Amino acid sequence: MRRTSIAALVAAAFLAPSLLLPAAQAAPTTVALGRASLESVNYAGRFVRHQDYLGRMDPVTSSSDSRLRSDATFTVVPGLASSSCYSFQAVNGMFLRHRDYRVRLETNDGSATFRADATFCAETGSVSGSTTFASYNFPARKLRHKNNELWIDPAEDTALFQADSSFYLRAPWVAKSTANPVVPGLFADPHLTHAGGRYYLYPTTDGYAGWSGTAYTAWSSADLKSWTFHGNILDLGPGVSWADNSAWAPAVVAKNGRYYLYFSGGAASGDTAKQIGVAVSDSPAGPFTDALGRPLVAAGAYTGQAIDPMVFTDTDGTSYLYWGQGALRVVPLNADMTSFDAARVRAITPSGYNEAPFMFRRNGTYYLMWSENDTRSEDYRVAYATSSSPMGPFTNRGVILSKNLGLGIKGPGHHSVVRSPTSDTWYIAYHRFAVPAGNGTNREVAIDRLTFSSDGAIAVVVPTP
Ligand code: FUB
Repeated sequence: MRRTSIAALVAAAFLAPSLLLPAAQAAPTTVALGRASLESVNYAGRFVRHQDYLGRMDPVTSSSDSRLRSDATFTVVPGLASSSCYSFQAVNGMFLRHRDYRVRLETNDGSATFRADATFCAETGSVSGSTTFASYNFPARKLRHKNNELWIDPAEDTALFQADSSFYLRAPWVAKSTANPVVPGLFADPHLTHAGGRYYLYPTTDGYAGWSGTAYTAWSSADLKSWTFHGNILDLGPGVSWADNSAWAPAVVAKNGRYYLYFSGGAASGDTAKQIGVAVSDSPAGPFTDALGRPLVAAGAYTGQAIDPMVFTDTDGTSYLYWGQGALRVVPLNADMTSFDAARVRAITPSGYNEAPFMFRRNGTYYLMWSENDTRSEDYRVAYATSSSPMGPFTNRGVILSKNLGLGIKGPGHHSVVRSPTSDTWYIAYHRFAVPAGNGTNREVAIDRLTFSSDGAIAVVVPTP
């Protein structure tokens, strides 16, 4: 057994005082999501910026050139590795991450390493109103500046270190100039609905290679512009015994005084075959609890992938479950919302259908909508059909939302539709490749008006940047 003498310990204490004086535990805190610029607390006027893809601190003023002001502007988004921490997305779409402890700007590759390296957890800073950011995967290291360079360094109980690692979140040097994305960060498959006087948005958490995320979040808004983040509402890993990956495309419906979250997840134990489940909550903001302890639609029970559930409740109170990739099925749900009669399942796959079914009713017409092509393709798009019944037969009506390269918009799809509770005003929520640097696994959520011609046809949506 190795023994350490008291003399050696005393010597070590002199050589490395931090061993005997552990860094004070800073209290976790929260910061506002959205655009911000980070100012040093001990070098007033110096801001975190990137230059040549490295993080550093430099003076920025309102007369600085537009490039510098842009380089010193970030969007604070829910952490790529944990929604209770934060990531910093530059205006060019890349993220601050550490590698070899140096903070730099890189494109999210969706790997667990990148997401952890790009996630920082907020703690109260050294000065009132300031914030310190601890590395998510090296929690004893904090984001700090040193010779104007940004690093994550081991925390020290020195006034200098605490000042070097504390920042004020200031108004951004470059304000957001577009209406979309409506929420900051990488999210997809938005299910937009209305409950209890507010709009609620339930997306897939994106930014994971192979869409392998496990957690669902909820957002709410009174006006579809200003959003409140409610954090995780269901995490498959701990929350669902039969699925622990691929938390895709949720849909939430109110019924029986409760809220039902339909979701898909990859079967547990490394099997990625998808199944559909249902979770329940007393609040639209969650948390949701698995209602069955088993899938509602098991992998392999029907042809096509068991993903992309959607529930529509008709005026007579009957709720219908739609689902599937490659093939579309519908079945009336039983009154408990957690079971159905398998004998009543009907295949209603329209021509052009790939996935992401959505149903709504307006003026007695049933609108069945879906996404065509692959979500990784810039040609991902939304089409629809109509019927006089929620189970068809349906008449195809064509594509109403597709890419607009002139606006830099690629792959718009996997949408949902909601009507204003007070008027015949309709909205469509959908995802697109994140602008400017996204792709089929780095997507963001947009909302636009959905309008109808006098004969009830849906007008083509011109996507708003
Ligand atoms: O987000 C994962 C999958 O991508 C969804 O389930 C599909 O609809 C597609 O958007």
